[in-house]
Amino acid sequence: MSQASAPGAATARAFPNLALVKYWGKRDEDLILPVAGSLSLTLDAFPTTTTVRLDPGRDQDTFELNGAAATGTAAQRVTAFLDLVRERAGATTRASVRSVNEAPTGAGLASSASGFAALATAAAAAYGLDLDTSALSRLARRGSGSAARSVIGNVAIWHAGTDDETSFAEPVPAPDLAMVVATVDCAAKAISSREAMRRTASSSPYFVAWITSTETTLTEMVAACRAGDFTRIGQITEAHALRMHGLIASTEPPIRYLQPRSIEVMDAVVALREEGVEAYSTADAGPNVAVLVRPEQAEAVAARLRDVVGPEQVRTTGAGPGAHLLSGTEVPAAAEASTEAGS
Ligand code: 2P0
Repeated sequence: MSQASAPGAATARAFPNLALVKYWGKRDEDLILPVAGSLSLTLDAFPTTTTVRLDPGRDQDTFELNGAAATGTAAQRVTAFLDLVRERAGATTRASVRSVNEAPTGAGLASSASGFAALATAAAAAYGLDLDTSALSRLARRGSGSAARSVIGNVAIWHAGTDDETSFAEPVPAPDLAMVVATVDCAAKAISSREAMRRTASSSPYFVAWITSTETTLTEMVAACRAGDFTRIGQITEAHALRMHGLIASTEPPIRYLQPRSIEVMDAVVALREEGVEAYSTADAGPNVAVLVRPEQAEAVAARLRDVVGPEQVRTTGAGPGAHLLSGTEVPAAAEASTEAGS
């Protein structure tokens, strides 16, 4: 579709996802092709809402995040992403991008997933690209790997694929799932997951075993999801998360994302299971712990975790929708945006 038919502005919303089978490592840095497939639950909390508006009067893109002009790497990644969209649309017009992200950034809650899923959806619409869900997932992947999964609602598998065409996410049938997120530390992590993945690939003696075992784990997880086997889904989730953190700890120099309080939360989850409450922990590239539960048990688990990390630090979330356009809505300009971001 040509730029002539582009609407010129669009707003989209996307939610973060938490991986139950983790993505860790790339086989192609430029195309963001992963070494293995992964599987995640898209949440219904902490969304990113993004407006892309074509701006013919400018000679460069502008990017405002939570009411403040973004510069440096964040702005460069947005422009590099818009360049991909412009190339496909045959367009050269620059854009203004305004984004409100309601997640605590940089603490392992994958704000880049909701961020690039929302940006891909809004930018494709603003530049007039007519993409189906798989194509949108492939596009979002180019911004951040995990964003490929946030294009899809509920449970999504991201196929590793072998090239740009074959590496995308799609839905997997699954039982009702919920997550209880215990925030241990909101500070930005010291080492980005992108950098930590590189270090893992170049220095961990376990990396090849990680790749082969993750493919096996993924097959088993898809079967458990299709069978509606919550117990097996939970067991695989917890084991695979600890395996990833073990892998990350095996790098040189070593990297450790979990903190003592993270382990306390994980121990509380084991104690809950011993009492007959089925809950399973996972953690991404940060110290926060997410606990997979049946939706009807989310509140009971949240109550227990509040005793560990504090009443304000626990949030229950359910399964959320895939990235979608919002009609007639626009991310407010700076002044109001900062208020909304804090709500
Ligand atoms: C995941 N993580 O599967 C894993 C588990 C973090 C730990 O996807 O370099 O921000 O932009 O493709 O997507 C974080 O990686 O990395 C991530 P890039 P991304 O959710």
